[in-house]
Amino acid sequence: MNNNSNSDKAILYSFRRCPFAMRARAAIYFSKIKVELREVLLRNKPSEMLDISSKGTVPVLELEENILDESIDIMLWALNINDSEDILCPYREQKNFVLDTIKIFDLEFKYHLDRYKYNSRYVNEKDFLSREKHRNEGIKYLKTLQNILQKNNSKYLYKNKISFMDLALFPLVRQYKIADVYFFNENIDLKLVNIWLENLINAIFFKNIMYKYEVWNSNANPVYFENSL
Ligand SMILES: N[C@@H](CCC(=O)N[C@@H](CS)C(=O)NCC(=O)O)C(=O)O
Repeated sequence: MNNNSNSDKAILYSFRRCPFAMRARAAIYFSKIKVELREVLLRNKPSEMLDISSKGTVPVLELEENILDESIDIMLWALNINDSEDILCPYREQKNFVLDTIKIFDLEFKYHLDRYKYNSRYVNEKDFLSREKHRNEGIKYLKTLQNILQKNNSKYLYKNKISFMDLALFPLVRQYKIADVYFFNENIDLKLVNIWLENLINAIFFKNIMYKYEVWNSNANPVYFENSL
């Protein structure tokens, strides 16, 4: 099924484990749009991708007349074409809150997450802090999610169904959990966040967006990412 009414060309440059690419694929999954998927290696980005987006981050979506190289823009592109499950509900109803929350996670939480996961890479930074300090800084942001879940009294961050907020945020939280699963599981302040996360990563959409594609090269036949359900 291809509901891409703007153009037929839609090529997603993606990296399976990148949390930003994951959220883009999740939105495309729910939109049911068929896109060509080009799995890249971050250490060897294809020139075809760098030619259209010189900043060199994934995901990048190449359309007939436009290039989108921010994950949130790709999510919005997909869901604005087809949103039969009303994934955009919180974006429509509380746009500023939703975008501000995501921005805080993308900038501040991700800053601590990287230094928690790969602490030794940052030893030469002026304000270098230990792994534990960054881990504990990360918890402050996760507690805000815990509060949202508590107030919402649901398995999801907005109302009682999966939405834009869940899809945008869970890949970053997943990385935090993976950095020390025992710590995450044992932390009482993260209990609801843990249940929320597990519910999402056990859902069918997650298996679909985490399918392992061969790394793309320009001689390969195109492969497509689509929600076949
Ligand atoms: N603000 C960008 C961030 C994307 C991003 O930072 N992606 C990482 C991978 S998770 C990347 O491509 N980094 C470049 C590199 O590692 O060379 C977005 O939301 O799309």
